[in-house]
Formats: sequence, C-alpha cells, structure tokens
Amino acid sequence: MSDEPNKNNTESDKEQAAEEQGVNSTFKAPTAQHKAGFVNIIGRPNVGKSTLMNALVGERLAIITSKAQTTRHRIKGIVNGDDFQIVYSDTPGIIEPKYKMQESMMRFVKSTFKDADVMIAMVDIKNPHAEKEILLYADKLKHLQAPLIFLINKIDASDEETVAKKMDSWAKLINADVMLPISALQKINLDVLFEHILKFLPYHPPFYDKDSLTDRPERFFVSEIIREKILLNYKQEIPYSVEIFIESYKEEENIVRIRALILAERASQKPILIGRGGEKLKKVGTQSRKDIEAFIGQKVYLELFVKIRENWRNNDTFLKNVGYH
Ligand SMILES: Nc1nc2c(ncn2[C@@H]2O[C@H](COP(=O)(O)OP(=O)(O)OP(=O)(O)O)[C@@H](O)[C@H]2O)c(=O)[nH]1
Ligand SMILES: [Mg+2]
Repeated sequence: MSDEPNKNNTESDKEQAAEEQGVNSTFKAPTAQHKAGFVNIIGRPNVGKSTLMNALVGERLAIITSKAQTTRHRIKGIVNGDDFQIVYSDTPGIIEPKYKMQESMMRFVKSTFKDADVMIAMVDIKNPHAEKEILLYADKLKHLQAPLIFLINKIDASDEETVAKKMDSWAKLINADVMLPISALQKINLDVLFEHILKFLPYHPPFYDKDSLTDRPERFFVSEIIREKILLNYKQEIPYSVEIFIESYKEEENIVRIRALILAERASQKPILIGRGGEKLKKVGTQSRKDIEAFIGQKVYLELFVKIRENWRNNDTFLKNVGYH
C-alpha cells in the first residue's frame, strides 16, 4: 500500500466504478433527497471486515474464517432504503504482497481510496500491535477527503475498562471523524455505526438498481463458498495455493448443476485435497453444496474436480481469467 489516497475523489470515479460493474447508469434518483455512496472497509487480515459487512448488509455475502487472508477480492454489499443506498465494499486484508495474486489483492484495497464517500478502517482490540497499525492508517489516510470512521472491533472479547483506556490513547494517534468500539460478531454498536454512515452519506441518486444486493453474479459466491470450505478443511499452505474456477453453471427447472475446478499449485497437493478414498473432497463437496443451496435458494448438484495449474499465483494470464486485475 505505497500509494497515497487519491485526493480527487470525483463523482466520475464512482460512476465509472459502477459502470464497470455493469450498473444501469441511466437509473436516476426517485427524489432529490436521496442519499447514496460508497462505504469502504479496510484493515489488516482477520480484523473482522467481512464479518462487519455481512452484519451491515444482513446477508452472508463474504466468506469468513479464522485464517488470515480469507478475502481476496473487493466485494460489494448493497443496502437499500426508500431514500438511501449504501454500497459497502469489503476488501482483502492489507499486507505486503509477496506474489502477483497478493499484488492484485492490494490493488483492490487501493481502489477503495479513490471512490470512498465514507472510509471505515478497523483494528482488533486484542491486537498487541494495534498502535503501529493505527499510525500506518493515520499516514495512509491523511489526505483522504472522505469522512473516516475508525472502528475498534471485537470488544466482546475484551472488558469495558480496557476498551475505554485504549480508545483514549488510540484517539490521539489518528484524526478520525468518529472512533467507535464495536463487535461485528455480537452486533454491538452497529446501530450507532449505521447512523453515522447515513449522516455522512452524500445526496446522490442510487448507483445500482434499488433491488440489488451485490455487484457480483451468483457463480462468484459459489466459488467463494467452495473456497471457504477449503480454508476450513485443510491446513497450512493448501488453502492459499488453491483457486476455484466454475467451469459450468446450468440452471434447470428444479436444480442448478455446477461443475467446479479446484486448481492447486503443485501435483503433490492433489492427493492431499482428494484425501484417502476421496473422503476429504467429498466432505468439502457436501458442505459446499449445503451452503450454496441455502445461498441461492435452490437444489444444487455439485461436481468438484482437482486440477493442477503450476505456480498460478504468479501467472498474469491465469489471474486475469479468474478475476484478479
Ligand atoms: N470475538 C470476535 N471475533 C470476531 C469479531 N469479528 C470477527 N471476528 C472473528 O475474526 C475472524 C476473522 O473475521 P473476518 O471477518 O474473516 O476478518 P477479515 O478482516 O475479513 O479477514 P481477511 O479477509 O483475512 O482480511 C473470524 O474468526 C471471525 O469470527 C468480533 O466482533 N468479535
Ligand atoms: Mg475478509
């Protein structure tokens, strides 16, 4: 994250972003009093960004695990009211990129500096290095024109006295418009957060149709659900070496037939992914199918295949094909 935030936070940035996502740009506000804007959530891996976005949107859009670097893309979750539209963006955790996929992940983070109407930065109250993290945000966000909401998350895992003490000392480190202790998991203070967001939201026509929930197609969430099950069922490098590719997605009358490839980096990873007698892969398949059925509200027939794509994390063409740019 070496770039400064873009000071020219223009309407055309957002309109272009919306257009790139296939938004109907001819759609206009029903009234002049309508508020709409981009509320972008950033922070280190594991601070609870995806948990927060899901809680604010009220849907399980982003996958969540206890492993760092769960989120790899910028994922939008949209909340619509009669006179407002909030377009939240969940982003990958901020890291020093070591390979091309991570460089792309950090480009997704940087894109949120350009179009934020409200920026949300988050830290984990339990993180012993939180001060360093806050100073980093203070530096990276110093030219940000959008209001900054700074969240101290996971207060359910702390106590009132510690929270008050840390809030006091951390408030001095960063010039935030609002600093708020929350629990994304236990939904503590999210109503207060929502009121602040609404207050900061500019008057603008909606960017997306008022019945949209996200900018991503269903098959993206299908691949994310499968990746979540990989993160949950395998250890160490395996989940980080895997990408999911939906080879076919056929909607029939009573069932959706999905063929997904689990692409691993090395041949040695294939037997680990499949497991003895195919048991491991079967488990991933069953868990994924159940969640996909719940997500799309339809019966699903899911086929999973493990394939090898040597060193895909550094292969530009491959990365482009699976949505990293
Ligand atoms: N106790 C507690 N745990 C939380 C809270 N919010 C999130 N978590 C947990 O923290 C872990 C990481 O949560 P995520 O939402 O995936 O974090 P993230 O910031 O999106 O992580 P990356 O996608 O890796 O950058 C999960 O195990 C969550 O259940 C909270 O308010 N309290
Ligand atoms: Mg995440």
